Amino acid sequence: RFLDQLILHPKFASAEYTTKFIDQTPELFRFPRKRDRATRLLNFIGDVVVNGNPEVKGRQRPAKWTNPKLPKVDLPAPRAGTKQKLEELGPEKFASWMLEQKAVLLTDTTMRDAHQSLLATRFRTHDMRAIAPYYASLLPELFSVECWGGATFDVSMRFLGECPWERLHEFRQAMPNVLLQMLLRSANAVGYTNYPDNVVQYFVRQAAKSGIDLFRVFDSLNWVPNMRIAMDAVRDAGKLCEAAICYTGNLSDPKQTKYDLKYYVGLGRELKAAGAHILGIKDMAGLCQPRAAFTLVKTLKEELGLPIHFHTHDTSGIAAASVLAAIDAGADAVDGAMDSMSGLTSQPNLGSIAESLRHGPREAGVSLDHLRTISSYWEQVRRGYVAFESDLRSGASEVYVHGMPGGQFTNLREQARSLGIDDTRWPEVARAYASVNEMFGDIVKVTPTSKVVGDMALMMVASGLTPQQVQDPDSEIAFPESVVSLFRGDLGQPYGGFPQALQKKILKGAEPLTARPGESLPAVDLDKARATATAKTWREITDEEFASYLMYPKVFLDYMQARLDYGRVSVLPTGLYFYGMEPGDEVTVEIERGKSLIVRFVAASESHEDGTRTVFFELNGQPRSVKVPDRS
Ligand code: BTN
Ligand code: 3PY
Ligand code: ZN
Repeated sequence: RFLDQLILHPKFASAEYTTKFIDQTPELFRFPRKRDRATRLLNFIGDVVVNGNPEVKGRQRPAKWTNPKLPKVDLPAPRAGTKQKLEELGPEKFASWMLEQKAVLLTDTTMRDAHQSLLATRFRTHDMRAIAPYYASLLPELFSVECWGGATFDVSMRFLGECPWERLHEFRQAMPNVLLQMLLRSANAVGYTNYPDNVVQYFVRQAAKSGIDLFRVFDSLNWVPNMRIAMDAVRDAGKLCEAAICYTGNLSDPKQTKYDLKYYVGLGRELKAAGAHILGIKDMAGLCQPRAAFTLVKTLKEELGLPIHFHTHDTSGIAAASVLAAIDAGADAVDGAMDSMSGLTSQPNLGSIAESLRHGPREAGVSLDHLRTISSYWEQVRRGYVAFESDLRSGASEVYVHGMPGGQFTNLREQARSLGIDDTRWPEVARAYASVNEMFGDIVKVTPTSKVVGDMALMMVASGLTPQQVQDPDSEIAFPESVVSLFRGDLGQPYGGFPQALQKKILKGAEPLTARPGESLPAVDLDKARATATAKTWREITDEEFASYLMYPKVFLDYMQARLDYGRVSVLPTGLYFYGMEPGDEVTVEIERGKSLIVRFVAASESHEDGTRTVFFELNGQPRSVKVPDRS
C-alpha cells in the first residue's frame, strides 16, 4: 500500500522529490485501517451516540421518531415512459413530440428543489431511494423527476457524508422509465464559481453517462456566452438540453424597463440559436405573477416555437395561479412538488395542479391517487428533518421586495442566525438584500449571484453599514471576497453592465475582466489532477469521484476521509444517522440488497484516560465494541 501510494504520488512520479519527501508528505500514511463495513458503521453510530451529530446540534428534534412507512400497494412493473421515448426519438424529435402531444407534462421536484428550498437540501439518499420504485410503477406518465444537481451535489458530500453519484445510480436503477432531470449552473457546473471549460465538459459527460437525461442549464447572470460550453456538452452527449431563462423583476410593471418582454424574447432567441431543445422559464424567486407568466409564455412560444417548461416557487403564495396561467398560454411542461413538500419557498402543489387540469383538454394523465400515496410517504419523511425547517408559516408578499430565490431563503436565514442576527432582525436583512441589488445595478439573483448579494447584505446588517457608506468613494470598506470576484467579472457580465463607480471602488483600481472567464481559465491537466487526487486518497478513484474532486477538491477529500472512517453512512436510517440510539434500541441496517446488519446498542462506558469511550453493541447477536473519542 505504502509503495503504491508513493509511486502514484504526482511529485514522486514526476521526480520532483527530495529525500525529505516521505517526511513531508503525510498523505502517504493515510491507509485504510483494516476494518469491515460493519465496524466502520459501528464507529459512526458510536460517535453519534457519544458526541451527537454536529449537523443537528442545537436544533429542534423530532417529537417522536418512527421510520417512515412505505405505501402498502402492489407495484406493477414500470411501464415505458419518457425515458424510452427519448431513447426512441432522440432529443430533437422528442422536443417535437412535446409540442405535438396535448397533455400538460409534469415534473416532480421533490427530490431536488423542494427539499433544497424547504429543508436546506438535507434529504438523504436513504429516504429517497426507498420511494423511487413507487414513482416508476405508479407515476410512469410523469415527464421528469428533478432529482440531482443544484445544491444537492455539494450538500450530499459536505453535510451528509454521501456520494452524489451513488445517489444518482440508485435513482437510475429504481426509475428506469422516467427522465431524470438535473439543474446545472452552466460554467459554474454544480459549484459557486466558473470552472475551466474542460472541467465543465468532463462533468457534463460524466453526469450523462451516470444517468441524467435532461439538463436544465442556466446562468446566474443570464449571460448566454457563459452557457454555451455546457449546452454543447449536453448536446454532444445526446441528452436533452433545456436552456433556462432566469426570470426577475416584474414584467407587468410599466416602470420596470430593464427586464421587459423584449429582453426575454431576445434571450430566448439566443438560447434557441445556441441549441436549446427546450426553453425553461426559471422563476427561482417566485416573482412571475400570473399575468406576467401568461404574456411571457405566450410570446416566447409564438416567437420561438420551442417547447416551454415553466418553473416557479410559491414564496408569495400565488404561484399555482402563475402555473395555471402559463398552462393557459401554452406551456408544455410545468414543475410542482408533492403535496407534503409543496408551498412556501418550494414549488406549488403538483397534485392540485393536476386536479385543476382534470376534465379539461390538457389533462395531465397521472393518477391523483398515486400522487397522494407517494405524498403521504414524504409527509412522514419530512418529520424527520424538522431540524432543518424554517419557521416560515405563510406566503410572504415581501418576496416582491427582496426577490430572494426560494432555494436561498432558508439558507440565508441560517447564515444570518449563525452571525448572531436573530429572527427579529430578518426584515433588516431582507431590506438590505433589496438595496444591495439596487446598488449592484439590479442584477439577476440566482446561485451564485444570489449568494454574493446575500453575503453583502449580511455584512451590511452585521456592521450597520448604510448604502450611502457603501457607495461613498471616501469611506473605506472591506468588501466580501465574493463581491470583489463578482465585480471583477469572474461570474461573467450582467445585462447592462456593472455600475461603474461602485465597481471602481470595489476593485481598487484593478482591471475587471470583460471576456468570458472560461477563455482565460487554463484547462486543467486532467491526468495530473487525477494523480494528485488519487495520491490523497487511499485507493484509485473512479471517474465519478474524480468529477467530485474537480468540483470540490477539499470537500471531496474530507468526504473520502469520513468514508474511510465510517463507511457508507447513506445506508443508515435517518433517525439513527442524526440522533443515534438509546440503550436497548435495535435497528436493521441494509448494507446491500438482501444483506442486513442487526445492530443493538447496549451501553457506552465512562471516559477513559486517553479521552475515549467504549461503546458496546450487539451485532447480529454477537457482542462488539468500538472506541470513540469523547468530544462531548
Ligand atoms: C460526514 O462528513 O461524513 C458528514 C457529517 C458526519 C458527522 C459525523 S456525526 C459523528 C461524527 N462526529 C463528527 O464530528 N462528525 C461525524
Ligand atoms: C441552484 O442553483 O441550486 C438553484 O436552485 C437555483 O435556483
Ligand atoms: Zn427553483
